[in-house]
Amino acid sequence: MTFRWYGPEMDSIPLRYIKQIPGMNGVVSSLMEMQAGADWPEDKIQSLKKQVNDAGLSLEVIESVNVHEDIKLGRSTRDKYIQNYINTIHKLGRIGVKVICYNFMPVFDWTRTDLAYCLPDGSTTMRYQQSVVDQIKDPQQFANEIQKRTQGYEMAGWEPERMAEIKSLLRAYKEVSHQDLFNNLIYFLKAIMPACHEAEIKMAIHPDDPGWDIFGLPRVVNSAEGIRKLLDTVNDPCNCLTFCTGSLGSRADNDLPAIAREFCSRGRIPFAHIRNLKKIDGENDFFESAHVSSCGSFDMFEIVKALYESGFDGYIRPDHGRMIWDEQGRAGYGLYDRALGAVYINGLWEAIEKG
Ligand code: DNO
Repeated sequence: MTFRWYGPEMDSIPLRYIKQIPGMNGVVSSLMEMQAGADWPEDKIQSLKKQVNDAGLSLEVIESVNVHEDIKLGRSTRDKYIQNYINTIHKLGRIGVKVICYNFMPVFDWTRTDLAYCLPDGSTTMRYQQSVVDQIKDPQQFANEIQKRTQGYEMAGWEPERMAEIKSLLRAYKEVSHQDLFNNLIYFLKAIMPACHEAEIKMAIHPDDPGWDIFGLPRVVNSAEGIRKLLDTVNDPCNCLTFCTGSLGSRADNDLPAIAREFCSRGRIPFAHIRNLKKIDGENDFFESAHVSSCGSFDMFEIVKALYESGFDGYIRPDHGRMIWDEQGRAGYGLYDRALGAVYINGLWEAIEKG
């Protein structure tokens, strides 16, 4: 069981608190200050590891090493950024990292239209409404608005330098089809697989969130079919999936336990993000509920059981939580509700194991 932690400067939660969550073994972290495409400095990696280990926690999953847009766009400059990525893989391997979680979503990583939607019990949570996105004429303005509502925290995957270029990136992606994006992903994976083997690192792609195209940008990792095509085209044990229930479950046609069973039994799920969503009005409007099955739309027992029965032996983390008990913090990444989520998932696991 792991917990996402944004590092000493970007996270207000002390590692000590994380260690105090029952059944917590490690953190999932990153060098947040690194721009996409950077070659990560060894001393910074080592200092992150030392801090985490000194707190009695492991650091075996990095989320994320972000992929430069030139790689996703298939620009001629991509090889330079791929080489930096390879260098970073080697350095992470040397400190014992086993999994890198990354995504291949053009421009926007995960997207929400409301970061503090009020629930009847007084807690707040994140919500996505397609009807709001459909009315947005200027994605740049939308990104600025969302960033104003983060209480000073940077949205994960919404790096300022990428956000500053939204307009020109949107223009560049007009030429990129779904198949082009897929081909660019394959080119990237084929180039980095040898380094992954040497470093003993699995690349676990994060599914698109939500699981469909937004702002006219292509997205290719959001269904069992898309994942199958990706894992088959580069049929390598280091080419893997982050099984994220919230992202995949945003689509009503995704059968979460079936996806877990298919790819976990093939040894291709080294990392799982477990959370629940509540669909509000059709499939394109949802909010992030508490993890417990009765609070949302997913059967969490069946999901965890599918992982257990397919031999899951990777890393798992509770995913976005609500803000409860008047906590202030990074949307989705407060302490309390995620801690409840971790204990709940461990409880499901124990009951399934002993049952
Ligand atoms: C959001 C996260 C994503 C994820 C990236 C992986 O909360 O799940 O930002 O870390 O897509 O690269």
